[in-house]
Amino acid sequence: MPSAYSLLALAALPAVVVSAPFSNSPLSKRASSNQIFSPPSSSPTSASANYVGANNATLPKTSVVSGKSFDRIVQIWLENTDAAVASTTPAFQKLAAQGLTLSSYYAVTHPSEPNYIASVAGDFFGLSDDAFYHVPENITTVFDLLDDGGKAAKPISYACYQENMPYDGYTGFNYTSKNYITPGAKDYAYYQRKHNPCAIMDYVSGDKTRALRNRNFNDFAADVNAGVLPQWVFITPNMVNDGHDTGPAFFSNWTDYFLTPLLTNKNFNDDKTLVLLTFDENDSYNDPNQIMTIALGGALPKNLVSKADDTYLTHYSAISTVEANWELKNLGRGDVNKTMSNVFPWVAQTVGYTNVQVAEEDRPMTNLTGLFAGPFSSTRYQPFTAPTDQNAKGAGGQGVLLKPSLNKSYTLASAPAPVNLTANHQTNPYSSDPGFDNSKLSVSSQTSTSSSKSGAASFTKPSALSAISATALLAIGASLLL
Ligand SMILES: *[C@@H]1O[C@H](CO)[C@@H](O)[C@H](O)[C@H]1NC(C)=O
Ligand SMILES: *[C@@H]1O[C@H](CO)[C@@H](O)[C@H](O)[C@H]1NC(C)=O
Ligand SMILES: *[C@@H]1O[C@H](CO)[C@@H](O)[C@H](O)[C@H]1NC(C)=O
Ligand SMILES: *[C@@H]1O[C@H](CO)[C@@H](O)[C@H](O)[C@H]1NC(C)=O
Ligand SMILES: *[C@@H]1O[C@H](CO)[C@@H](O)[C@H](O)[C@H]1NC(C)=O
Ligand SMILES: *[C@@H]1O[C@H](CO)[C@@H](O)[C@H](O)[C@H]1NC(C)=O
Ligand SMILES: *[C@@H]1O[C@H](CO)[C@@H](O)[C@H](O)[C@H]1NC(C)=O
Ligand SMILES: *[C@@H]1O[C@H](CO)[C@@H](O)[C@H](O)[C@H]1NC(C)=O
Ligand SMILES: CC(=O)N[C@H]1CO[C@H](CO)[C@@H](O)[C@@H]1O
Repeated sequence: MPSAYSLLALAALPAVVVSAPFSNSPLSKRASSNQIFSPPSSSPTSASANYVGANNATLPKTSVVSGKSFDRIVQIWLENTDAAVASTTPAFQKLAAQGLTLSSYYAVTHPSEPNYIASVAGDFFGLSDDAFYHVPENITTVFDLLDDGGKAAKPISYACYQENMPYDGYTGFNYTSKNYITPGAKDYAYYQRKHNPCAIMDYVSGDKTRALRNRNFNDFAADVNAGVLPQWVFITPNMVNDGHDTGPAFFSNWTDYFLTPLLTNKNFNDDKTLVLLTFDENDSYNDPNQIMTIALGGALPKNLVSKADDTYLTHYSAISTVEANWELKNLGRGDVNKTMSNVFPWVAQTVGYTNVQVAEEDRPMTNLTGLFAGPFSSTRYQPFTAPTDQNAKGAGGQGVLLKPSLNKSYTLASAPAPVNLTANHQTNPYSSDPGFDNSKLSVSSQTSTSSSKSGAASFTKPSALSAISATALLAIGASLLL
């Protein structure tokens, strides 16, 4: 490993180093297609037919709940790239100079989907593939914590923004739309559910008002322009822009196009905004699952700009940091696992939370996959269970959020031993579509009744669509009070 890693002995306070934390390696290590980046829109805040469904209404303006370190956190997830490779791209080199490189940030397993699930649920539930799954409503996620509002009992707004998703609340496995990179080529599956943490959670997808928080990039443009971007934001670029089907040179170009201008847009980034640019997982399964991560935005203390910090962090840290910032309750899962959930170091300092030092040799092997029992494992299936330690105090200084719909006594201790469903020719009960139909959500929020199917061809300019009805706005507002 690069020499910067050996500096991590230093202690509880952020161990800030100035040197480049990743060794250089070739830009295009991974196999990539020959696609060349082409902007999907004229700017990140302009609507585009390429994004498919037009915006029908912006989110309601809600009062901002002050956090101890930031008032908004925006996570942008790119795909499958080793930290050493990402750090050599032009966009990351430029952005590293404007932010803090979190040089010991790790994914929690392989492949993609379990990492996206873990980032909001604090667990990947034994998942080791990218198939269709859903998490039942009684299993809490960060969305429950934000709605609950923790100590202050003030709900915090949130949304997922998914490029090329056809309509708000979409629950389909993927979506194919017009190929805008190679005009004339056949349609392209730009959107994939496996990269959408909002869609996978029944708590969001199974509720008509919360489903509107699962939004597309035309909504993103409209919400930014209207100054109503929520306080917790998750952004998933499409399958070419996030590097999944392409590679580092491509996502570097997208990052330049998308994030660079947004960082100077006050409706996106103000002095209380934290932007986390990261990856779902490393590309090399046989190495530690380290991912390049840069913290940016006005909420980052100025003295950390262009530095690196090697505190051991994982996707669970993005949950514990949110809990610490707003004094939220916790999930009682990976978000309270002391080893796995260090709070972003400057946030920990601000709130007075003590992180643990995890030496490189003590870091869990988060490159392992297919070995864990859980509700999403078909070879070691165990049902969803209530958290084991229901008295855990999390980084927000609060207890575990337990919902009335959860059977609190159904813990791992009372669950049956893992079963091999595959050997029994049974399918995983959580891999079937729960059947939520949100296709009329956006339609019902309009006064016009166009029956045209969504798709690039039927795209209409947002201004030509009628505004959301007052009742729909009230419904969205009411969901924040649950
Ligand atoms: C990235 O942008 C550069 C500069 O415009 C261009 O030369 C290069 O071909 C682009 N690469 C990809 C993969 O889009
Ligand atoms: C807006 O409503 C139309 C139906 O009138 C739908 O086709 C489109 O997908 C909706 N847009 C979004 C982003 O949900
Ligand atoms: C899209 O989803 C369908 C199932 O709904 C599946 O058969 C198909 O293989 C998927 N395609 C891609 C490219 O993911
Ligand atoms: C996981 O990474 C470790 C190095 O930390 C390596 O020794 C091990 O072989 C890897 N495991 C797999 C399954 O690739
Ligand atoms: C924390 O996570 C690590 C890695 O998965 C695991 O080995 C350890 O048992 C967990 N600790 C607790 C208290 O669950
Ligand atoms: C969660 O809810 C489902 C019904 O939706 C129920 O079957 C299951 O037992 C519940 N699990 C727990 C741990 O409460
Ligand atoms: C809750 O879980 C316990 C322990 O497994 C079980 O005995 C009980 O029947 C469950 N209650 C309900 C309402 O499902
Ligand atoms: C489960 O069963 C399948 C099919 O019989 C088998 O290939 C696999 O090794 C088994 N896995 C475990 C963990 O028992
Ligand atoms: C530490 C890290 O980045 N993990 C591995 C990811 O893949 C690269 C390959 O470029 C390895 O060097 C890293 O060890």
